Amino acid sequence: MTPKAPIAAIAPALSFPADFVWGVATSSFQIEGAAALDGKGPSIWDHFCRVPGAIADGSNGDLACDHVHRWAGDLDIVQRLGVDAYRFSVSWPRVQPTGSGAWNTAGLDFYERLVDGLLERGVAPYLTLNHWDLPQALQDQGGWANRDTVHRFVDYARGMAARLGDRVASITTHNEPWVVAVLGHETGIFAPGIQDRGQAMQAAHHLLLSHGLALQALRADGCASALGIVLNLSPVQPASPTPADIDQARLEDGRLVRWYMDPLFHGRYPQDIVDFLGADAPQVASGDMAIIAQTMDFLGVNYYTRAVVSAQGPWDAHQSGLELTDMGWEVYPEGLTELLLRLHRDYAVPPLFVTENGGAFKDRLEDGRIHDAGRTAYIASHIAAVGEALRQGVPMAGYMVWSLLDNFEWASGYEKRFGIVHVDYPTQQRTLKDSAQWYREFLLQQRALRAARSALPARV
Ligand code: GCO
Repeated sequence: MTPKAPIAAIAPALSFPADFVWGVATSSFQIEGAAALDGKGPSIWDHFCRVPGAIADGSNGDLACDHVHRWAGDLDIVQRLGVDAYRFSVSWPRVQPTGSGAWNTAGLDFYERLVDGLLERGVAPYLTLNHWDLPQALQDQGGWANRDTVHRFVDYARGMAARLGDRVASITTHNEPWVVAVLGHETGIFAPGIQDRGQAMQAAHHLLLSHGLALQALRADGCASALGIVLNLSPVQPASPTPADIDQARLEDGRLVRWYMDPLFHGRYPQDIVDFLGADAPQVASGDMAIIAQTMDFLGVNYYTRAVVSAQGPWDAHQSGLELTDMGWEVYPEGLTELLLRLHRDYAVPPLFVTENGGAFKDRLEDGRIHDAGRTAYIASHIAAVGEALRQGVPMAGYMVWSLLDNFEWASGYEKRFGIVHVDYPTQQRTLKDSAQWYREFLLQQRALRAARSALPARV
């Protein structure tokens, strides 16, 4: 039996426009495997997984979901779900092993097959260029903290667009620059594992600069795909109404939201955060800010939960009494509506996509089924939250579930499962969870509504 989502959650979703894009998302390092096959070079994540203690279960991406060999079956599942779009990323070191110079034909051919396979199945390819797996050879020269990487990235972007730009609906430059900068270079819990705030902020600046330069270059090359970036954003709320907590929330909002949105849409960094960073503020060359603020065709937002901050130190999510996912994150769909309204209010945003949204839950395989009611409710309530933002005038263009498959959840290894499709790692067998069945039925319902609407005489 297919689980029923709460009616209240579905009802607002009925008003989604006919051209609204429904999708599922993955990323290269998390699913591909074939880490050293067919000429692929090592990425910073291949390297980081070898650091003792870096990954909770001591795992790596060598096999992951073995998607490089199982892509055709995986795309059949994507097609069966009935989505409009599939968001995936290209592994830079698979197509250009050292991040500059020679291209790897076998790697390029893999993505050619993937893109053509999607088109044959009637699914629009949404390509991301950087979902964190930077070639290790570039890291050895300083990685994102080195300004030269900006130019390597632009060359890579141009090479991929020349190869696939005629067939992919959209190209995202970077996925979540905050994560690369802060988790990768400040706290160091993600690759490349550096703990240096100055380098983190320099990396963030270079990511944004390379985004702007890549957009300029791709447009000059005549690339027809929609171009944009994907940010991880949350509403940041003070734990209490005390001035100290309110100040802390403003600071955190500055570092998470405004540090990226202000340069992209206003061409400047937020001055309060520049002041806060002091000597750790990035070196910015003249002309950089105008390059970063290129007009975008879309903005992708990855949303999982809100951020609650306290001047007293880390906030314990258990205090709120809200349901928590297996990541310990609060289930807070209202936060998505709040965030989307705020982006629309404070910035002249292009069409917005929720490019990732979903939850890790402890799944149990019972008689070949996974009754993941918690994940279904999570997805349904967040779709409703997007519907509410639309109703209030936010230019929402699409929604994508994270993730198609259970996969390598970075520093958590394989312990956390985000998929709507279960992966049994020893056998690599895929099983649609109840949430996938629910999403499929929901999309069928959406399609039926679209058809019914288009059959109605146009209102004048
Ligand atoms: C992210 C990443 C995903 C994660 C997901 C769950 O956007 O953080 O794109 O790769 O797996 O967010 O943590």
